[in-house]
Amino acid sequence: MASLSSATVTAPSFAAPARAAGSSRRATFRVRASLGRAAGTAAVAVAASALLAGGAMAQEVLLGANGGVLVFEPNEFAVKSGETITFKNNAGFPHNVVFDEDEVPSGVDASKISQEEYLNAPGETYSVTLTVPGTYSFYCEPHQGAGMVGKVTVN
Ligand SMILES: [Cu+2]
Repeated sequence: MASLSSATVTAPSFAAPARAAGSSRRATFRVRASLGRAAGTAAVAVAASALLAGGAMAQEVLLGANGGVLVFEPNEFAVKSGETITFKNNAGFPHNVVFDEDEVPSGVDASKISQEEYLNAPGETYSVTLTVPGTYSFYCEPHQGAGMVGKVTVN
């Protein structure tokens, strides 16, 4: 029926693109290919910034992707013990960074490494240094339900 065309379904901004395209194999392939290129570009950018920083160890994590998707970027990464992790407000703020008390290595006080106060300003940062090896899960309180969750492994 022609009247159906006026019913517009707007995908929530936090929907994963690959899942949204899952109705067609061809569309899924295109999405994967473009994601692959984006990941390659990001890897090159990270390598370049590490060189510019003179080899200093640091991991930057964007709060909100450039397109406005409510995610940590990257949302899964590894650092060395003592390496600084800097979370930077990028899009869709306010955000915060809360480590899950049930998903940090034993002996680690999650409240001491969390930034529960909201980051409100563009470019505002929160830096933390983790020294106990293991896996840590964290999330953004306002956007946890939208999928703004992350995991860091400290080696
Ligand atoms: Cu958030």
